[in-house]
Amino acid sequence: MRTFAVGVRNDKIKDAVELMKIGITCYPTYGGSGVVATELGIELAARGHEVHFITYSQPFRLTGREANIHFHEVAVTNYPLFEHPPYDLALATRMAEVAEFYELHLLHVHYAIPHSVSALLARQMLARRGVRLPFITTLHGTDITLVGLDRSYLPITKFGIEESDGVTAISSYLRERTREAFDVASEIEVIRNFVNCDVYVRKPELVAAMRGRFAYEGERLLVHLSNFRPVKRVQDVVKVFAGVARAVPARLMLIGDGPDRSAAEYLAREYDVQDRIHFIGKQDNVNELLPLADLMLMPSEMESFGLAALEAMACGVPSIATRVGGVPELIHDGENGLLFSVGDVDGMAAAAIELLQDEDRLRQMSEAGRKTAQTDFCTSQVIPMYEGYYERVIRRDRGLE
Ligand code: GMT
Repeated sequence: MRTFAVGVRNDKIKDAVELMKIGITCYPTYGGSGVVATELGIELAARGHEVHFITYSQPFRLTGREANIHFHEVAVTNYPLFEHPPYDLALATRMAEVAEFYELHLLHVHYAIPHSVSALLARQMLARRGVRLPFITTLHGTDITLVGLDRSYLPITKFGIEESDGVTAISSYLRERTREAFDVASEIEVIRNFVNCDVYVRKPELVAAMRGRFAYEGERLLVHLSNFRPVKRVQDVVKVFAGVARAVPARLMLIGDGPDRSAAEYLAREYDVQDRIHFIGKQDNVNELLPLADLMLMPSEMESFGLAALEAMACGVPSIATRVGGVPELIHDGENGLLFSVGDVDGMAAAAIELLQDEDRLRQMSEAGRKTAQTDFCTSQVIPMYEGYYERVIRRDRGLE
């Protein structure tokens, strides 16, 4: 490695890993890939690495006060000629500038489109100046399953993946899907989504203080967290909840916002449950809100992983979800949650009613979910995988492996 980062080192963390300077690019607004990228940067910085976010706005889970974290805004100049300002080029330029100025060891981009192609351009620009900048692309889901398969994006997405110095996928499902759909032969490392189990945890005193804002004594509280895109099937959330509310005194907390919010509001009125639903929009403190609930609903059309369900599980909230994509790698049907076919709203409602009326089973599932999060998906297990992978990619780039 060229240099080691100078910075605050968290003494609780093992010393074996060499400190690195890492650039991270992601979509900084609401969305799972941005959440994972930001949480990863926070965890890496806490372990002493120097982290540089290169994004069009400050990632929403950053306070801006974290030690070892720097934020570099990508400003896109507009001009009347441009119907679509060339963000990808502005990003590539900023990546190259930051990498050279701060002597980054590595760039890690989240979501293939367009970030891997911008990173590729940055790497090429720097190569001309004798500067090395290997980059890793992490595939998150819709960059492969929806957007990437659009004919107009497919060839360039495939190119960006194949040109990356390292590629990770957030589930085995997504790795296989990428290989099949894009005919990619190169190595793809599976590093699953993670959760900080010290931050995402049910604290009884906080629940006692806050739950009354959303549900009365004797009522059950259900929750859904997403970006309200069609793939999340938020209308199914409302339908399942309406079925539950007919049988059990219950309320629903909807966290997030997006294109399907008004359709969900309309449906809530149609089913006459609008007074039982809290549309609370985008929230920064989901770690405080999730533990207030008894049950999470995630009836998505597709989830390459299902980070929202993992965050809920860490808080002791089991999920009723769909058996799609990478979800079965996290939720084991009947043990730490329940799985259904996409669109089976009657099945999901019946199961939710049964579970909410069976205190013992609900508690068992809640405990099993927390255990899964702690055993398999905690930052303490997953962040070292990223560190190890970074080191391998850097060594390989320098011909040391
Ligand atoms: O869910 C979305 O559409 C957002 C998307 C993203 O990339 O921002 O989420 C994907 O990445 C998350 C974090 O890795 C995963 O937990 C989600 O399962 C995945 N979403 C889909 O595959 C639909």
